[in-house]
Amino acid sequence: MVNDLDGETELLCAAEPLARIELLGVSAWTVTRHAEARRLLVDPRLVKDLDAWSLWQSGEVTREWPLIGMIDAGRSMFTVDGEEHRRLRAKTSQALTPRRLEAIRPDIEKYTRELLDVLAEQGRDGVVDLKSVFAQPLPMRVVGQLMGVDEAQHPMLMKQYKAFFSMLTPQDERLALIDELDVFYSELVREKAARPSDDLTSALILADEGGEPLTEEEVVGNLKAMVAAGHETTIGLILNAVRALLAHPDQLKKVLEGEVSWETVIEETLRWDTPTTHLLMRFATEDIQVGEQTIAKGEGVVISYRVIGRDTDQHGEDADAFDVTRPTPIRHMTFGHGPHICPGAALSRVEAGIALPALFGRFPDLELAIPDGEIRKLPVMTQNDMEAFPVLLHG
Ligand code: STR
Repeated sequence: MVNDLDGETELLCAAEPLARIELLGVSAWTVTRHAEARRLLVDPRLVKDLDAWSLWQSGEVTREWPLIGMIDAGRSMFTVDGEEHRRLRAKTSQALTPRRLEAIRPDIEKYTRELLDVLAEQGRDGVVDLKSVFAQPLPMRVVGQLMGVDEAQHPMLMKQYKAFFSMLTPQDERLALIDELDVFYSELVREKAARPSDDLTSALILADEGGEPLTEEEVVGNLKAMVAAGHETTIGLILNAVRALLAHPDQLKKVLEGEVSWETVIEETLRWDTPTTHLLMRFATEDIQVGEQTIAKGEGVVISYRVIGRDTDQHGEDADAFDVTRPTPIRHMTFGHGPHICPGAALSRVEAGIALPALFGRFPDLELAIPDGEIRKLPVMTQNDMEAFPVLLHG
């Protein structure tokens, strides 16, 4: 699954609406169609609670499984459902509404300018890596500022997440780094509890009037979910958009001439080249009938967002093509649906909406320094991320 993303997407597209998949020796269902995913994502019989998984109950899946960190991530808004989920998520989603995000727009613009200066400097005499110099540090700074994570820690976090997601990391090392991150985040939460400041972590610690405050474990869980998600996925959004535009110069031209909006570029990128390939995992608390197929009680369900973005029923016969001029509105589901829909969706759109026009505004002749086919993907099963994105700026 790691090496041949297009082959995998094609195979899964053919099996519908559910496909049986093997995730490193562990069997699960995946949902490959937009309409069924939309239904299942609001079905209360599917839950995030790992204890509902029969393979976990029976001990067939343990902490030795390389993907366990994608599911067993501590108590947080990512792992809990129902009434408790609403309690865990409320403050985070309030902090990330489009209106509240207007307040941090100037900061994102400033980080973008600063990083473009670094890019110009490093790319003055030739090839520069757009990922490590721009697309990766920008989301890290934004989510770091939002959550109150000191800039000195950003390189450590980027290194740890790269190892966390990589399938080349031996499992004992991955478990050790998960523990290290837990210690780091717990210390951060204790510091914020002692000296609250103007960030979302501090806000998560404080009780609402009359409301139950989150426990330390819950604050830590939300904090790490925000940092992991805010950092990893937005890199993909920015780089995938740049890549798609450079591979389709006629479309880039329309965008630069103002005929097509950056918003359209962002939505088409989200549909066609999703930052998250597969989202792990939900578990059936009862048998669930889907068409002719049955998800048995206790089985695991993955949502394969990349495949869903290519669903021809939803997006038309040319769903496989990147096309910012497609006549139909782009109604993708890349941020999910239902109670767990991505709380950071608006933030990522603001980030990409600033980063992309600023990048192409400053370097309109930006060019990939290697053939597109030679871009190396990271050895990651669930995310769609590149090793590097070498460019020539010509600016
Ligand atoms: C990574 C490890 C961790 O400490 C906490 C989380 C919870 C949120 C997860 C994150 C994980 C992995 C990437 C996810 C993110 C939520 C959104 C993001 C799944 C497991 C996506 O890729 C959509």
